[in-house]
Amino acid sequence: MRALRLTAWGEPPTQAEVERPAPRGGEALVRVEATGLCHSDLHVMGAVPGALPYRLPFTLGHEVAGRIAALGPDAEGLRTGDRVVLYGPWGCGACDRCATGRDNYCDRRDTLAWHGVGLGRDGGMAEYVLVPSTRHLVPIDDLPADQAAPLSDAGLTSYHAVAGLRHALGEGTSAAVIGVGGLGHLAVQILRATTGSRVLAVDVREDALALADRSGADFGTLVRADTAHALRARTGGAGVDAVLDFVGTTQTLELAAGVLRPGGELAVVGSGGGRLTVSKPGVLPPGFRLSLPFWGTRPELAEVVALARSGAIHVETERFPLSAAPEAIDRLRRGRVRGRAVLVPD
Ligand code: FEH
Ligand code: ZN
Ligand code: ZN
Repeated sequence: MRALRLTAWGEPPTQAEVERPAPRGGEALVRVEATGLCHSDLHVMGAVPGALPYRLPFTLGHEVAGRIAALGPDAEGLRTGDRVVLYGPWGCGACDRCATGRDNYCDRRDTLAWHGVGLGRDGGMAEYVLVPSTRHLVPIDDLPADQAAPLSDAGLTSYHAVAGLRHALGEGTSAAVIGVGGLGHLAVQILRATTGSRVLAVDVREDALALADRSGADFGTLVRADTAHALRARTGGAGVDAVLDFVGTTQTLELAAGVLRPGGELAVVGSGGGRLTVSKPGVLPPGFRLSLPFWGTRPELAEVVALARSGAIHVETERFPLSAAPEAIDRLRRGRVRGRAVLVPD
């Protein structure tokens, strides 16, 4: 079968012919229908040797949807032919976090040579992907694959970040989303569908604000010198109850701190490498709470899938054949993908 393999750090991935795996024990073989391309894939490809614990080569792709093609003799719960989305963060499988579907916070994360499917383990940029256990599979029934695949990271990560703030987002509150790309446009929809908040969107690109608007944001603004003032004005001056920062640069972290009301919540999702100084007293609002959510849990993935099946969330996608992966990667690198790029085996 064909697969897009990372064979050397810092080099573009290569299209290779590899053997189609056969499932043993509790494993499942999934015929891939669609795989999302994530910014993290760019970070993985561009990593310097030693920066990540992964062993080369491996097949990329951690947002995967498809149909079960074969099951090992001990596989439980699902049947050949079932359509599924893969829960992507694969932990040790033995700690109590993994046992309760929270592989994203596996206690043994630092001892593993992978972070999940397509992240040190063979992933979904291929015709088939081998899954170690059916516990990593969530049924999608008839949800289109290009919708389902991005739910497993872009959707799940956004959902998990919103879930951590939900207690602060009742009726009459406001939430700001900084960065309206593959994750941010889903965060806007998830906030609208699952909280009482008004949603304020911030981006540096006009077309991202148009996407925020289509996603249901109540207000959108470009990043300018007076952005904090513009956001505060939308809350009657008090400040916003929560900020979801999908960028994570020093500029966006400072913007977030500058628009939060006392007791406000900041969830930093983007890995922009920015810094915010914590000091008391200092410039952060009193009662300020910070979280660094990472990916999401398996039960949350089932909830995101249910939301998408109900029509409450729609992923904006651009489809590329798997053979055109280099073009999709190039477009993503240049910030030229609208929503999520999705690769489809051709
Ligand atoms: C995966 C592995 C490491 C860093 C970031 C990611 C994300 O794409 C998951 O949200
Ligand atoms: Zn990702
Ligand atoms: Zn674990």
